[in-house]
Amino acid sequence: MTTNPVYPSELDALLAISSGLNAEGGNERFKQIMHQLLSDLCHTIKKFDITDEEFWVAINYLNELGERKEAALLAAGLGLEHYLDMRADEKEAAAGNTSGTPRTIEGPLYVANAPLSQDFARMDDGSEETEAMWLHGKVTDLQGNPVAGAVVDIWHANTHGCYSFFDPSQSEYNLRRRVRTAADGSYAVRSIVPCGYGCPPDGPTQKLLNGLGRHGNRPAHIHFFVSAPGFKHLTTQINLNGDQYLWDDFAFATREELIADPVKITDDKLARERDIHAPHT
Ligand code: MBD
Ligand code: FE
Repeated sequence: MTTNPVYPSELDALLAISSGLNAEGGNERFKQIMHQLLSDLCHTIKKFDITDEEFWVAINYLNELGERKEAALLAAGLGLEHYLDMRADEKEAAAGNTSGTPRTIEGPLYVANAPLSQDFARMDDGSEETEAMWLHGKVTDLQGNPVAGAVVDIWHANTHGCYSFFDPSQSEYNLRRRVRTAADGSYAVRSIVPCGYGCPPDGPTQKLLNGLGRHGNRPAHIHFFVSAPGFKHLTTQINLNGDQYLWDDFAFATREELIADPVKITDDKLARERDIHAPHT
Protein backbone atom coordinates (compact mmCIF):
# COMPACT_ATOMS: atom_id res chain seq x y z
CA MET A 1 0.00 0.00 0.00
CA THR A 2 1.31 3.43 -0.83
CA THR A 3 0.80 6.22 1.62
CA ASN A 4 -1.22 9.09 0.28
CA PRO A 5 0.92 12.17 0.95
CA VAL A 6 -2.10 14.15 2.25
CA TYR A 7 -2.19 11.85 5.29
CA PRO A 8 0.28 12.54 8.10
CA SER A 9 0.86 8.83 8.72
CA GLU A 10 0.19 5.39 7.31
CA LEU A 11 -2.32 4.80 10.14
CA ASP A 12 -4.20 8.01 9.32
CA ALA A 13 -4.42 6.90 5.71
CA LEU A 14 -5.63 3.43 6.67
CA LEU A 15 -8.31 4.80 9.02
CA ALA A 16 -9.56 7.36 6.52
CA ILE A 17 -9.78 4.83 3.71
CA SER A 18 -11.21 1.98 5.79
CA SER A 19 -13.98 4.20 7.13
CA GLY A 20 -14.85 5.42 3.64
CA LEU A 21 -14.09 9.09 4.28
CA ASN A 22 -13.12 9.63 0.68
CA ALA A 23 -15.53 7.10 -0.82
CA GLU A 24 -18.51 8.32 -2.82
CA GLY A 25 -21.45 6.45 -1.33
CA GLY A 26 -22.48 5.61 2.19
CA ASN A 27 -23.66 7.77 5.06
CA GLU A 28 -21.58 10.72 6.27
CA ARG A 29 -22.45 10.44 9.98
CA PHE A 30 -21.83 6.70 9.93
CA LYS A 31 -18.43 7.26 8.33
CA GLN A 32 -17.43 9.79 10.99
CA ILE A 33 -18.53 7.48 13.81
CA MET A 34 -16.72 4.48 12.30
CA HIS A 35 -13.62 6.59 11.83
CA GLN A 36 -13.64 7.58 15.49
CA LEU A 37 -14.32 4.03 16.68
CA LEU A 38 -11.61 2.48 14.49
CA SER A 39 -9.17 5.16 15.54
CA ASP A 40 -9.91 4.52 19.24
CA LEU A 41 -9.50 0.78 18.69
CA CYS A 42 -6.17 1.15 16.92
CA HIS A 43 -4.90 3.41 19.66
CA THR A 44 -5.95 0.82 22.24
CA ILE A 45 -4.16 -1.91 20.27
CA LYS A 46 -1.03 0.23 20.24
CA LYS A 47 -1.26 1.40 23.84
CA PHE A 48 -1.54 -2.15 25.22
CA ASP A 49 0.60 -3.73 22.51
CA ILE A 50 -2.24 -6.17 21.84
CA THR A 51 -0.91 -9.50 20.58
CA ASP A 52 -2.31 -11.35 17.57
CA GLU A 53 -3.59 -13.99 19.94
CA GLU A 54 -5.46 -11.43 22.05
CA PHE A 55 -6.87 -9.85 18.92
CA TRP A 56 -8.36 -13.16 17.70
CA VAL A 57 -9.74 -13.92 21.14
CA ALA A 58 -11.68 -10.66 20.87
CA ILE A 59 -12.92 -11.40 17.34
CA ASN A 60 -14.08 -14.87 18.32
CA TYR A 61 -15.75 -13.34 21.36
CA LEU A 62 -17.88 -11.14 19.10
CA ASN A 63 -19.03 -14.22 17.20
CA GLU A 64 -19.91 -15.95 20.43
CA LEU A 65 -21.80 -12.88 21.64
CA GLY A 66 -23.85 -12.92 18.45
CA GLU A 67 -24.44 -16.66 18.48
CA ARG A 68 -25.79 -16.44 22.01
CA LYS A 69 -27.67 -13.21 21.22
CA GLU A 70 -26.11 -11.50 24.23
CA ALA A 71 -24.99 -8.21 22.67
CA ALA A 72 -27.74 -6.25 24.44
CA LEU A 73 -27.05 -8.04 27.71
CA LEU A 74 -23.40 -7.04 27.51
CA ALA A 75 -24.38 -3.44 26.70
CA ALA A 76 -26.41 -3.41 29.92
CA GLY A 77 -23.58 -5.00 31.92
CA LEU A 78 -21.00 -2.53 30.66
CA GLY A 79 -23.22 0.33 31.80
CA LEU A 80 -23.68 1.60 28.26
CA GLU A 81 -27.46 1.34 28.38
CA HIS A 82 -27.46 3.21 31.69
CA TYR A 83 -25.26 5.84 30.12
CA LEU A 84 -28.05 6.54 27.63
CA ASP A 85 -30.31 7.26 30.63
CA MET A 86 -27.68 9.55 32.16
CA ARG A 87 -27.54 11.49 28.91
CA ALA A 88 -31.32 11.67 28.63
CA ASP A 89 -31.51 12.93 32.23
CA GLU A 90 -28.92 15.61 31.50
CA LYS A 91 -30.92 16.81 28.51
CA GLU A 92 -34.18 16.83 30.51
CA ALA A 93 -32.50 18.78 33.32
CA ALA A 94 -31.08 21.28 30.83
CA ALA A 95 -34.61 21.77 29.49
CA GLY A 96 -35.86 22.35 33.05
CA ASN A 97 -37.80 19.08 33.27
CA THR A 98 -36.95 17.50 36.59
CA SER A 99 -40.26 16.09 37.81
CA GLY A 100 -42.06 12.90 36.86
CA THR A 101 -41.17 9.29 37.45
CA PRO A 102 -37.50 8.72 36.53
CA ARG A 103 -36.65 6.53 33.62
CA THR A 104 -34.31 3.58 33.76
CA ILE A 105 -33.09 1.00 31.27
CA GLU A 106 -35.31 -1.34 29.28
CA GLY A 107 -32.88 -4.23 29.27
CA PRO A 108 -32.79 -6.98 26.66
CA LEU A 109 -35.84 -9.03 27.66
CA TYR A 110 -38.92 -7.07 26.58
CA VAL A 111 -41.41 -8.75 24.27
CA ALA A 112 -44.08 -6.65 22.53
CA ASN A 113 -47.79 -7.35 22.23
CA ALA A 114 -48.48 -8.83 25.67
CA PRO A 115 -52.18 -9.45 26.38
CA LEU A 116 -54.00 -6.15 26.88
CA SER A 117 -56.82 -5.64 29.37
CA GLN A 118 -58.71 -2.83 31.06
CA ASP A 119 -57.98 -1.75 34.68
CA PHE A 120 -56.68 -5.11 35.89
CA ALA A 121 -54.66 -8.13 34.80
CA ARG A 122 -53.56 -11.39 36.28
CA MET A 123 -49.97 -11.74 35.07
CA ASP A 124 -48.92 -15.22 36.14
CA ASP A 125 -50.25 -18.41 34.58
CA GLY A 126 -50.62 -20.05 37.98
CA SER A 127 -47.87 -22.59 37.34
CA GLU A 128 -45.69 -21.46 40.26
CA GLU A 129 -47.10 -21.84 43.72
CA THR A 130 -45.41 -18.98 45.42
CA GLU A 131 -46.04 -15.63 47.04
CA ALA A 132 -48.66 -13.54 45.25
CA MET A 133 -47.82 -9.94 44.43
CA TRP A 134 -50.23 -7.09 43.85
CA LEU A 135 -49.05 -4.03 42.03
CA HIS A 136 -51.31 -1.04 41.81
CA GLY A 137 -50.85 2.57 40.98
CA LYS A 138 -52.08 5.60 39.20
CA VAL A 139 -50.82 7.21 36.04
CA THR A 140 -50.93 10.99 36.31
CA ASP A 141 -49.54 13.93 34.41
CA LEU A 142 -46.93 16.18 36.00
CA GLN A 143 -49.69 18.23 37.67
CA GLY A 144 -51.14 15.11 39.26
CA ASN A 145 -54.18 14.86 36.99
CA PRO A 146 -55.15 11.25 36.24
CA VAL A 147 -54.40 9.91 32.78
CA ALA A 148 -57.20 7.59 31.70
CA GLY A 149 -56.54 5.07 28.95
CA ALA A 150 -52.78 5.03 29.41
CA VAL A 151 -51.19 1.69 28.59
CA VAL A 152 -49.05 0.24 31.38
CA ASP A 153 -46.92 -2.55 29.89
CA ILE A 154 -45.41 -4.67 32.67
CA TRP A 155 -42.92 -7.54 32.49
CA HIS A 156 -40.87 -9.38 35.08
CA ALA A 157 -39.08 -12.60 35.90
CA ASN A 158 -40.39 -15.69 37.69
CA THR A 159 -39.07 -17.09 40.97
CA HIS A 160 -35.96 -18.36 39.15
CA GLY A 161 -35.16 -14.96 37.70
CA CYS A 162 -36.21 -16.16 34.23
CA TYR A 163 -38.42 -14.42 31.63
CA SER A 164 -41.01 -16.03 29.36
CA PHE A 165 -39.90 -16.39 25.69
CA PHE A 166 -36.26 -16.53 26.84
CA ASP A 167 -37.07 -19.42 29.15
CA PRO A 168 -38.77 -22.14 27.07
CA SER A 169 -40.20 -23.75 30.21
CA GLN A 170 -42.66 -20.87 30.69
CA SER A 171 -45.93 -20.33 28.85
CA GLU A 172 -46.18 -17.57 26.22
CA TYR A 173 -46.47 -14.12 27.77
CA ASN A 174 -46.27 -15.48 31.31
CA LEU A 175 -45.56 -12.45 33.57
CA ARG A 176 -46.07 -10.02 30.69
CA ARG A 177 -49.24 -7.94 30.52
CA ARG A 178 -50.52 -4.60 29.29
CA VAL A 179 -53.18 -2.83 31.33
CA ARG A 180 -55.16 0.20 30.25
CA THR A 181 -55.75 2.66 33.08
CA ALA A 182 -59.24 3.37 34.41
CA ALA A 183 -60.99 6.77 34.35
CA ASP A 184 -59.10 7.78 37.51
CA GLY A 185 -55.75 6.73 35.98
CA SER A 186 -55.50 3.63 38.14
CA TYR A 187 -54.34 0.15 37.20
CA ALA A 188 -53.74 -3.02 39.19
CA VAL A 189 -52.21 -6.39 38.53
CA ARG A 190 -51.93 -9.61 40.43
CA SER A 191 -48.73 -11.53 39.83
CA ILE A 192 -46.04 -13.42 41.73
CA VAL A 193 -43.01 -12.00 43.53
CA PRO A 194 -40.07 -12.17 41.11
CA CYS A 195 -36.50 -13.11 41.90
CA GLY A 196 -33.49 -11.21 40.65
CA TYR A 197 -31.91 -12.03 37.30
CA GLY A 198 -28.48 -13.55 36.81
CA CYS A 199 -26.59 -13.65 33.51
CA PRO A 200 -26.33 -17.14 31.97
CA PRO A 201 -23.28 -18.51 33.82
CA ASP A 202 -21.88 -20.20 30.69
CA GLY A 203 -22.51 -17.23 28.39
CA PRO A 204 -20.14 -14.66 26.88
CA THR A 205 -21.42 -11.78 29.04
CA GLN A 206 -20.66 -13.60 32.28
CA LYS A 207 -17.32 -14.69 30.81
CA LEU A 208 -16.35 -11.07 30.25
CA LEU A 209 -17.64 -10.01 33.67
CA ASN A 210 -15.53 -12.78 35.25
CA GLY A 211 -12.50 -11.22 33.62
CA LEU A 212 -13.41 -7.95 35.31
CA GLY A 213 -13.98 -9.62 38.68
CA ARG A 214 -17.68 -8.67 38.52
CA HIS A 215 -20.89 -10.58 39.12
CA GLY A 216 -23.80 -10.57 36.66
CA ASN A 217 -26.77 -10.23 39.01
CA ARG A 218 -29.69 -7.86 39.18
CA PRO A 219 -31.93 -7.24 42.19
CA ALA A 220 -35.58 -8.34 41.95
CA HIS A 221 -37.28 -5.82 39.70
CA ILE A 222 -40.37 -5.15 37.62
CA HIS A 223 -40.23 -3.42 34.24
CA PHE A 224 -42.73 -0.81 33.06
CA PHE A 225 -43.46 0.98 29.84
CA VAL A 226 -46.07 3.70 30.30
CA SER A 227 -47.57 5.35 27.26
CA ALA A 228 -50.52 7.56 26.44
CA PRO A 229 -51.42 9.76 23.50
CA GLY A 230 -49.85 13.21 23.92
CA PHE A 231 -47.27 12.02 26.46
CA LYS A 232 -43.68 10.91 26.19
CA HIS A 233 -43.17 7.18 26.40
CA LEU A 234 -41.71 6.22 29.80
CA THR A 235 -39.39 3.23 30.28
CA THR A 236 -38.83 2.43 33.92
CA GLN A 237 -38.60 -0.27 36.60
CA ILE A 238 -39.18 -0.71 40.28
CA ASN A 239 -36.81 -2.59 42.54
CA LEU A 240 -38.01 -4.53 45.53
CA ASN A 241 -36.41 -3.22 48.68
CA GLY A 242 -34.45 -5.72 50.74
CA ASP A 243 -32.73 -7.48 47.84
CA GLN A 244 -29.01 -8.06 48.39
CA TYR A 245 -28.25 -6.65 44.94
CA LEU A 246 -30.43 -3.54 45.36
CA TRP A 247 -27.42 -1.21 45.12
CA ASP A 248 -25.16 -3.69 43.38
CA ASP A 249 -27.04 -4.14 40.12
CA PHE A 250 -24.73 -5.35 37.33
CA ALA A 251 -26.81 -3.23 34.91
CA PHE A 252 -26.81 -0.03 37.03
CA ALA A 253 -30.60 0.47 36.82
CA THR A 254 -31.45 1.13 40.49
CA ARG A 255 -32.60 4.62 41.38
CA GLU A 256 -33.61 5.89 44.80
CA GLU A 257 -37.06 7.01 43.57
CA LEU A 258 -37.76 3.61 42.02
CA ILE A 259 -37.35 1.47 45.12
CA ALA A 260 -40.62 -0.08 46.26
CA ASP A 261 -41.15 -1.21 49.82
CA PRO A 262 -43.26 -4.35 49.54
CA VAL A 263 -46.06 -4.57 52.10
CA LYS A 264 -46.74 -8.10 53.25
CA ILE A 265 -50.45 -8.89 53.54
CA THR A 266 -50.97 -11.49 56.22
CA ASP A 267 -54.59 -10.64 56.90
CA ASP A 268 -56.85 -13.09 55.02
CA LYS A 269 -59.67 -10.61 54.70
CA LEU A 270 -57.38 -7.95 53.27
CA ALA A 271 -55.92 -10.45 50.84
CA ARG A 272 -59.40 -11.35 49.62
CA GLU A 273 -60.24 -7.67 49.18
CA ARG A 274 -57.11 -7.20 47.10
CA ASP A 275 -58.12 -10.17 45.01
CA ILE A 276 -61.60 -8.95 44.32
CA HIS A 277 -60.70 -7.75 40.83
CA ALA A 278 -58.98 -11.00 40.02
CA PRO A 279 -61.42 -13.32 38.32
CA HIS A 280 -60.11 -16.83 37.88
CA THR A 281 -58.88 -17.62 34.41
C1 MBD B 1 -32.72 -8.20 32.95
O1 MBD B 1 -33.84 -8.72 33.45
C2 MBD B 1 -32.63 -6.88 32.86
O2 MBD B 1 -33.67 -6.17 33.27
C3 MBD B 1 -31.48 -6.27 32.37
C4 MBD B 1 -31.38 -4.81 32.30
C5 MBD B 1 -30.42 -7.04 31.96
C6 MBD B 1 -30.52 -8.38 32.05
C7 MBD B 1 -31.66 -8.97 32.54
FE1 FE C 1 -35.28 -7.41 33.83
